[in-house]
Amino acid sequence: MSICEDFFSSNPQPTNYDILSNKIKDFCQLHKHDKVVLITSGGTAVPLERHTVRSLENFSQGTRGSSSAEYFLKSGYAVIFLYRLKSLEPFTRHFSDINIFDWLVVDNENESSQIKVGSQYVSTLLPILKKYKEVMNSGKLLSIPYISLSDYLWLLRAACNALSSLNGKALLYLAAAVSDFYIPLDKMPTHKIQSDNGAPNISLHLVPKILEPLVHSWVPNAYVVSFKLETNTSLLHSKARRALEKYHHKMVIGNILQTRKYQVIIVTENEDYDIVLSEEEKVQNVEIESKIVEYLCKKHDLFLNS
Ligand code: PAZ
Repeated sequence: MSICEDFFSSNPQPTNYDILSNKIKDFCQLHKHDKVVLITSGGTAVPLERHTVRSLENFSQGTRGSSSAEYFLKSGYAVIFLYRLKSLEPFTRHFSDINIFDWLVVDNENESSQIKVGSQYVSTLLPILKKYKEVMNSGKLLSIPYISLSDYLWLLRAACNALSSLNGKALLYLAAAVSDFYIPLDKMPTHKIQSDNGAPNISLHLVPKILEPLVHSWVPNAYVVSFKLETNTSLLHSKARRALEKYHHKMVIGNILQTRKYQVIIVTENEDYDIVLSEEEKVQNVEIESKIVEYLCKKHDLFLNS
């Protein structure tokens, strides 16, 4: 059995796996004539105990994934958004730092009270609410939440299986921050780790490299784009290119934690391409994802027409 299969056989499916994987299958069936993108977003949690009190988190706010989802929808794609529960989501992300109660006013404090949005907030809320309603009515956005690394991998594989029926029209945009390390179930304590006996020795195991089966077996005809996050600038380019050479997918988008909102490098077989926001674009709040998605849509179209 491969290391990857071994991982699946020793880590149980998420509890709602059948419901979620059927939703993904139905969505792919409904959009079999559309271009469909699977976006992964947010960071995985690796539990340290079976009854989990503590876990190991990979950093990601979900900005990259959720804003990219909006730009893909704008470009006509149907979007499967596989995201870490409680990380940013398309459309609602614009209001993640407000307290909704501050925006609401009670009209007529009697039995037929109504709740309205304060007039000063309408111009901010309305355009985004309209876009959200339009997208939801069109049925072009399916959001699937995960929390743990294991749930993420199960659902990613289910999505790939469903996408493989789309005759190569699928795009995978793997922006989630996925742990490289985990504790196998049989090595994981059942109950909360106690401090009475001093600091625990926690031994982490390597997560199998799922890009290998994903690119070659799960969804071999798709356009696969992976992301690489580093904190040391001197490693970024070489690690991005090495990933591309190792897995033979279409593109690696590299970014540095501290500058990820303004700068990415795009590595493909034939070129390296930088996207950097100018000072003016930063002032105008241009989102780098608008440029990444524009570039990617062109590349995907070229691929589909080739
Ligand atoms: O979600 P976010 O906008 O805060 O961060 C995005 C990101 C840095 C997690 C993403 O661009 C990325 O690089 N994902 C891959 C991470 C990895 O190498 O595992």
